[in-house]
Amino acid sequence: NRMALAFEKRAEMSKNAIAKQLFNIMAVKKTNLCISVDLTSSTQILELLEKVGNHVCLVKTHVDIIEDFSSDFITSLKELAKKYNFLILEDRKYADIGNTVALQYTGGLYNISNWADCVTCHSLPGEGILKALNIKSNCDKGVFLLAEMSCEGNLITPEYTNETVKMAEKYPDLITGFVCQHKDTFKDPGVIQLTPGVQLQSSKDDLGQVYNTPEKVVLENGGDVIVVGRGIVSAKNPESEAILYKDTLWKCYIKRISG
Ligand code: 5BU
Repeated sequence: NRMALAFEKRAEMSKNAIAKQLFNIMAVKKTNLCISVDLTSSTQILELLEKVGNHVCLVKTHVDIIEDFSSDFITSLKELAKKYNFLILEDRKYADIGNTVALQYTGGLYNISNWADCVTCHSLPGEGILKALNIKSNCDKGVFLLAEMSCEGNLITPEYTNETVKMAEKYPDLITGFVCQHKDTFKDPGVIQLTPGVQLQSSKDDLGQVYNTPEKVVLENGGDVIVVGRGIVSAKNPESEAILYKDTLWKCYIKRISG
């Protein structure tokens, strides 16, 4: 039962290199908080990460919303990742045929495979998408596969979720984890449950996002790494808010593994 196991134990069970690293970072820094830096200016992103970098295990980006993207931004982002010991997840949500995804992953303006430790990906197109990412990822990268979404009215069915998990089982070296909302979605303790849709202040936004509390996502729903965006990014004091989320989420995790 992965719910009761400590992250350092689960690191030993991971077949994917990034999952192993992420479990170990969480254990060392005592944080399972992932910040989603959904800001459109690279300066704003870097300033925010200077403040919250110490308190997170993972930084999630949407690189295609940045208005002044440059290779200097990536250099600075990588420096911060090293300085504060966090990993980088580009939330690209690939969803095309394998050949196109291979080009999107390794080419274009963003050259994501060059700097992101891991990426998100839909299972909708079938196995070819994982085949493509696997070929291009040289053993030291990872994929979070979308098995469920947080937003209301999404079209993912329980069958789709099950088939997604089955598909991932063929690529154990590649799969860092699943983006999902429920603890029964998968069993492998070496795999990470990434759960977005968490906020302390509100229960939804105006465009379909649904928020749960840290207690619910970690203790009931099995979230390992928890994604918080606007709850921190839009706060008056993002640093103190990040500490509040970190402490709350970590307490829930400790309670979970203490049975
Ligand atoms: P928020 O500000 O905490 O609502 O941001 C949540 C982030 O997580 C945002 O970047 C979304 O793109 C991302 N997300 C999500 O909210 N729900 C999902 O099911 C998936 C990703 Br997959």
